Amino acid sequence: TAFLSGVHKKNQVTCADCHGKTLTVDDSETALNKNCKGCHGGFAELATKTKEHINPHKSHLGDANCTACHKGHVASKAYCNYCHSFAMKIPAMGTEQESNDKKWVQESASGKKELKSNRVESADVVVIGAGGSGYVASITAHDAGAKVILLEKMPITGGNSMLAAGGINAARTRYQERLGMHDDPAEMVKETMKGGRDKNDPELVKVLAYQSADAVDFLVSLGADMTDLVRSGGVAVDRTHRPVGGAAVGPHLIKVYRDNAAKRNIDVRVNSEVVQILSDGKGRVTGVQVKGKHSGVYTINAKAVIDTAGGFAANNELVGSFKPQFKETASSNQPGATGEGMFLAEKAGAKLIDMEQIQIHPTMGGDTKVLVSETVRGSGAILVNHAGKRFVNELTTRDKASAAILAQPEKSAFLVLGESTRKSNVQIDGYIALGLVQQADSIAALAAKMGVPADTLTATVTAYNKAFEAKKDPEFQRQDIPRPVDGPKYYAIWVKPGRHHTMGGVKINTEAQVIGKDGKPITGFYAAGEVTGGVHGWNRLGGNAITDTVVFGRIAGSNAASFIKKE
Ligand code: MEZ
Repeated sequence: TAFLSGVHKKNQVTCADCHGKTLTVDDSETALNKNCKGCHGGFAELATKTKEHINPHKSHLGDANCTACHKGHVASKAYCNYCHSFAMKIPAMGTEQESNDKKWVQESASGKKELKSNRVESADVVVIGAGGSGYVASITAHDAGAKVILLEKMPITGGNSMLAAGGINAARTRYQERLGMHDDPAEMVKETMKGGRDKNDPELVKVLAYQSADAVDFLVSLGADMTDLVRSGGVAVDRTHRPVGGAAVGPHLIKVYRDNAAKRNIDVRVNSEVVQILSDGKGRVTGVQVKGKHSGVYTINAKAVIDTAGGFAANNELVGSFKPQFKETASSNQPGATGEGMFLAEKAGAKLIDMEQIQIHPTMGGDTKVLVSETVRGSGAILVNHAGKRFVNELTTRDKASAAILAQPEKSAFLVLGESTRKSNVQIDGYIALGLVQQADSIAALAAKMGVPADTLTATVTAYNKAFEAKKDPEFQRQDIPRPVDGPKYYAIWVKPGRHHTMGGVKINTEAQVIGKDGKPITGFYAAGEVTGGVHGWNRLGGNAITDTVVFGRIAGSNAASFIKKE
């Protein structure tokens, strides 16, 4: 209680002030968080009180639980520091800056492993993992009449979707048509297959592409803004939809999902880790066992289970077991992306596929865990090596762009961009705020900051700007040059490839049913999003992950709800 008394003593805070009269705590710490906000103010109010330019109460994590960072009885710690290294000062902060993946996960779903209770609950549908697909599946199943419980092992909902910077790929949408652009889901199928080296399941890809425009309409119906368009690698049109001004898609969508789940009173529980998917021994799932941070292990009987627990690119050991060469590379993923959802499904009979297919994103910010979005290249940035030269088509697929960077002697490169590109993409201001960007008034001065030869960089930029004028890139055949590298200010970001997405996982069919080792669907068992394999083949296109979460999240939610009605 040392920290607690230190912080709350002078205001004579009592146990009941935080915990309520009954002194009970549910796994989501609902009353506790309500009481924190009651005394200290909500996130919006606290954000106005922050003087530092890094404002943790106004971040891409949105309006989360206070208890994700602030602890009452043990040392507090800043959740942000899993990825970021800025010196956060929070009350009663511990001395240790922890970035060990496992510690973050273990703490949230607690050490109450041994405590088993007789508690048994029931629901129509249990959804495992409150990232993008989990929310979409839950909202869809709820709207189709099902009683849903959505479980999240971490203290914060959002999963990797919360960190998604780019956008959602969709073909032939009203937003494309409004801008006079012609797109075709058949082209999306072709490019997704080509990007995935034709190792994708073509039936899943068809579903992805042909339902993508509906997915965007669904998001808009929930209140999302998907009006802005940008080009992603491996694609011949502007197909990536995102909020106006190029704002990051993930935080926006997760806010929309959280608000919609709250409006519907969907039962969302954080700090609640599924430890077993239950089955009747005759080929159908019957519920889950959950380990709650405070309640220990309990059972939820359910007529259907939807696994949306995400991938494993944050799990060093697991990544290393499939691809030893990637073990020590940085990961862009949230700390909970550790892959348990795949193995829980496997234990319940599911077939796992393509587990060794791990995507390396070309542009993580230098030595950080911050992803510099592909949309920065899509908006106009070029990739330059340490000799000051372009060396790859910036809009090629990620596998090729990453390989080209890793083939440089320094295994890193720079994004170089001008003022018009910065203005077109609000995320770049975020990278400036995080200290990732060098700025200068001339290309020669920028070159000096980057440590590259000024005359070479000047020649590179001049040649590229000529390509912009001519709308043709003879050197690297970049298919879209939306902006020149223009002044008055010029910018450079040092980048390195890092682990971003795991393409393998649970095998599903086009109905989002989980396929068993015998090749047949497992009754009552559905999955969607990064926990599944097959949609992206051996390389995912930028912008296709959000499409995957929405398209297959909707299918899983809708089919689970129809299934329980037939029961
Ligand atoms: O889909 C993605 O992973 C994506 C667009 C990421 C990014 O670079 O912004």
